[in-house]
Amino acid sequence: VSMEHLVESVRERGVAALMAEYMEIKQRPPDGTFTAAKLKANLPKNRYTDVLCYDHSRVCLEQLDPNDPSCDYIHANYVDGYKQKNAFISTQGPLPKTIPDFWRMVWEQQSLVIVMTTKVVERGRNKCAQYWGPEIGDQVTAGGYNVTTLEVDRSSEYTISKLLLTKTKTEETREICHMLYTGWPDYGVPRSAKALLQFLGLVRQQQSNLLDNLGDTWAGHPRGPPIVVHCSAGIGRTGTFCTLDICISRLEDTGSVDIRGTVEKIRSQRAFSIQMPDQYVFCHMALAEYALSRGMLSPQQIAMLPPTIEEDSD
Ligand code: PTR
Ligand code: PTR
Repeated sequence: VSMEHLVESVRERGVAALMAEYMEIKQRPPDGTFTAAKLKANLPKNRYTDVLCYDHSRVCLEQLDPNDPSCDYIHANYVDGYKQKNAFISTQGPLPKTIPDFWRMVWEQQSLVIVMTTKVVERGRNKCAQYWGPEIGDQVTAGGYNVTTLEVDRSSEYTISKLLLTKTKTEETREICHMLYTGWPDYGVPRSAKALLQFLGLVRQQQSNLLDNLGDTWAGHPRGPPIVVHCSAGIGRTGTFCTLDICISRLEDTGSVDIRGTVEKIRSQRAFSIQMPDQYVFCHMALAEYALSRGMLSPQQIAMLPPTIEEDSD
């Protein structure tokens, strides 16, 4: 899809069409099974009874007990990135009782970066367990893992922490970057597209810095292990984040945009991804803003943009 189409989409008439386009995508029934998610022993591991986890793309934990078919289950799916298989793991915000499973997944999948786009409590309700310590020196013990908070760096829209993840049994350690985006209400869109785009750039940078630390382990996998992305249900805000990351990579590579195709592909791996029409529209707005900031729009296209999309002032 051309830049022309993107600019058309973010105009008033276009936004109404986008909402309709999204509703059409959302109405399609899921295309896959949820057998593991529905196992009796696994039901308490799902945060929301109406948000299930596909079998075909789910992240399986190592089967520690051969007699227990439920021990490999976590509510998490692999999601491909732009020209990168399994670039992300999209998952729900851990529940108090799934914190050990969550850290085991991070360890087993060798993930280095965790992106969190919900707060622990929103509007008085628990959205995600406190699975890491918010202050420097805090420690969390979870199953066979220990998590120590080494650094915390807060800014208005996000908080970035450096965590040390230790596998207790072997005393192996890994540095994990925890990237919490605070400027994004549930069932909504971020307060600022610009801040989210900036955050997205930081996520990529952290991933690449940490990969460099690992030396040759990920040779041949230029972008490394999956980035773990979660919100509360792991579909609305998480899906929006992944859509933007994929679309920006495509835009940089080819100069073209395919938001609809990207959302359809993500939904085929992580059921129900992108929860609200507003989030679908937001993806278009944010991409237009990105294209504008990169000088990818012609003067005529810039003149057509709605006033909510502003040129970078800095
Ligand atoms: N279908 C929802 C459920 O029961 O899980 C209903 C719901 C509605 C849940 C709003 C949460 C909602 O938002 P909040 O947790 O922020 O009040
Ligand atoms: N039962 C919840 C509801 O529909 O309200 C499930 C749900 C909760 C769905 C949060 C999406 C949610 O948003 P996010 O995926 O961004 O945490």
